[in-house]
Amino acid sequence: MLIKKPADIKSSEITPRELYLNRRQFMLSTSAAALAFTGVNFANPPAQAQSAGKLANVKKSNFSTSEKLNSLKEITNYNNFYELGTDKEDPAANAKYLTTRPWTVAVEGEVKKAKTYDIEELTKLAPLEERIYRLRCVEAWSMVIPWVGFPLSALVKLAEPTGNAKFIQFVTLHDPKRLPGQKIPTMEWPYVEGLRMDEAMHPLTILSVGLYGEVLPAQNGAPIRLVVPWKYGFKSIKSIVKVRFVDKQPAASWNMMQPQEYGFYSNVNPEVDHPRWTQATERRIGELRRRKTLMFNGYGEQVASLYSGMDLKKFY
Ligand SMILES: Nc1nc2c(c(=O)[nH]1)N[C@H]1C(S)=C(S)[C@@H](COP(=O)(O)O)O[C@H]1N2
Ligand SMILES: [Mo]
Repeated sequence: MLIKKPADIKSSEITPRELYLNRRQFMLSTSAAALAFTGVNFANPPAQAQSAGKLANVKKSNFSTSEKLNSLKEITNYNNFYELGTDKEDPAANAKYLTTRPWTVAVEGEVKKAKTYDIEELTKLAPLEERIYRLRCVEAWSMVIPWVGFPLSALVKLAEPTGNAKFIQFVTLHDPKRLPGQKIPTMEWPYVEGLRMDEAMHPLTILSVGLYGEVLPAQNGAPIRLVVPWKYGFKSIKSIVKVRFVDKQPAASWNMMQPQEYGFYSNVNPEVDHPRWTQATERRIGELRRRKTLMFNGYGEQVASLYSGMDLKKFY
């Protein structure tokens, strides 16, 4: 892991990860916890890595954008998945550790039909669709990705939420053997995220099990991850094992870690700059010239009404 001192880097190079790790490194270097950085064992991957496979009967969706797709190579080699390493190329290199069978997802909390689903059953819950969405990272880069998945609303309806269910919290697998980045305290594990119930029910919100017509690669959040296209990428939590219906706004990892920088809502908003960089523009991976960032990542027509009457500078 490359950790530069703040004095060595130009502000134009600063990413949230580097700044966070600098701070973290500073804190850890004076404590016994510094050992955690050297004690990490990324050796001995499981003998058989997950085999990819084509997904059958995938319908095209008219929610898709017609923009030029990023390549499979770009989508699977430039990732944020801190549980598999903090550099963009780490998740691809460490994907082999994340075996995804057997896998279950527990649906629990304020629901009438709590149930633990096997991943095979979950994948067949609703017809699979290809959804070509823009993903806009809070670090000001973006990609266009052909996800395969189904609306989260299909799972919510089966769970029959009670009247107390106002939010949903999602939880990533916590298993340092399969997610070796969890041996390092870069964040508090497991990674968690949350949505308000109406955001969860919105037809654009999907659970994704694949991309480019194939089973989801580990580095993209196999076997199942959330995709919320009008929010910054970090809301789209990977490798989910728990879907918990709750009555209060739940904890969300980035919001917990640095609440002044990452709000619970995290809607893509070119008018609300991150405290340390602009959100007005972005770099599409594979392009040189920066693009203007669009309100709600271009999905305003579909989702702006969810936030009518809310001050989006306050609820960022
Ligand atoms: N569990 C988990 N989910 C995660 C992350 C992570 O580090 N851990 N990173 C998030 C961030 S910051 C982004 S931008 C997207 C990236 O998704 P992709 O690698 O499939 O493009 O995943 C999100 N989901
Ligand atoms: Mo991100």
